[in-house]
Amino acid sequence: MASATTIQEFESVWPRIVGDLEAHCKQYKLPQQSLDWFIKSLNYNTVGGKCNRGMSVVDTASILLEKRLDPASEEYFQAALLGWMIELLQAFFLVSDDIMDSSKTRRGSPCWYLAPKVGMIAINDSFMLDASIYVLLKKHFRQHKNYIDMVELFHETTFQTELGQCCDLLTAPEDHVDLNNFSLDKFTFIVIFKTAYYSFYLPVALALYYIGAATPENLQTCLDILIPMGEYFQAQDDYLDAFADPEVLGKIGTDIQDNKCSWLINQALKKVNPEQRKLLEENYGRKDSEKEAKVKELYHELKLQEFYQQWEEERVADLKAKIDRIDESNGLKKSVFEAFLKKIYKRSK
Ligand code: GPP
Ligand code: MG
Ligand code: MG
Ligand code: MG
Repeated sequence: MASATTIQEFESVWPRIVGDLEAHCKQYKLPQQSLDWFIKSLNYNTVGGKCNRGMSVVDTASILLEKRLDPASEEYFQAALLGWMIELLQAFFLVSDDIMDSSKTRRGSPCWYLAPKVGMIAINDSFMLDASIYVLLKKHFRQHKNYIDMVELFHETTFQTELGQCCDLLTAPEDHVDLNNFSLDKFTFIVIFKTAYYSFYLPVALALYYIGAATPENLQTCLDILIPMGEYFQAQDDYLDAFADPEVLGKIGTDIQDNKCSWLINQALKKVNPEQRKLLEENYGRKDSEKEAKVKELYHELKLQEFYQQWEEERVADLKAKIDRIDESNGLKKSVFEAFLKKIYKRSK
């Protein structure tokens, strides 16, 4: 199997992408102050993450083409560029999600809307990160035979993510805690839509379009495996929100105070006795760190950490069995999915 691309290789193409976007703005004679602002936002919000999603486009293309792509080649650049477009989409989501979730830090730094002089300008900055995707797609893939499929895939995936975010926010009203509103069914809808499509299906589907190997059948196989993988990933995100060290995670959890329909609260609700449920009713979803601490204490009492670890093993075994059943004659390879799973199994950030 071809070895995976590295973050250094992947990041080495980023300056060329910034250069393209800069040149695009210069043709409009964008005032220098605004150009500097846009470039600062691009760098602050797009670079510095793990880039699992973006690098998976390169890795998937490389596995399916059965060769390591030379980081200096145009072929590598194009695959990495598609990967960076997912990172731009992610940047758009994170900048706006952090405002909606009243988060404080991201990737170990203040959230963009909390950075000096930014504030609500961050809303427009998030739109520009999103719009940059289509500038780059047009510049580099206008002639590709699957150009319109790629454009439509980005549009559809964005809409799906926004639907998930809508459900996430409506299930978590700020001024009204009603634990009866939560359920594992709602959780499942939220995480598939707000996370799984863009984080898991999108990178592999894009790689298939890029190398010209996408068919309705193999795209369906991707959905069958990557959507459950994304569900597992967001359950991990919810678990880490309460249990990870914020220094390692790079962000401070907000789910308890934000009244979120998270994996942890749904599991807790299945385990509580009436007295413990009362504690949740009185302390969950309040903007109060003492109340938040009481909920976390109960999570410990309910041994949710151990329960999560067991649950993780089951989900991973299930995913591995699904991967094992893939029919490689339809243009896919098991190692595409194994590589993806390996990146997230037992992650701590
Ligand atoms: C993760 O939710 C989902 C997203 C970041 C998608 C947001 C979608 C938009 C349309 C804005 P999260 O709030 O649990 O993520 P995190 O824990 O990283 O804040
Ligand atoms: Mg958030
Ligand atoms: Mg959120
Ligand atoms: Mg989260």
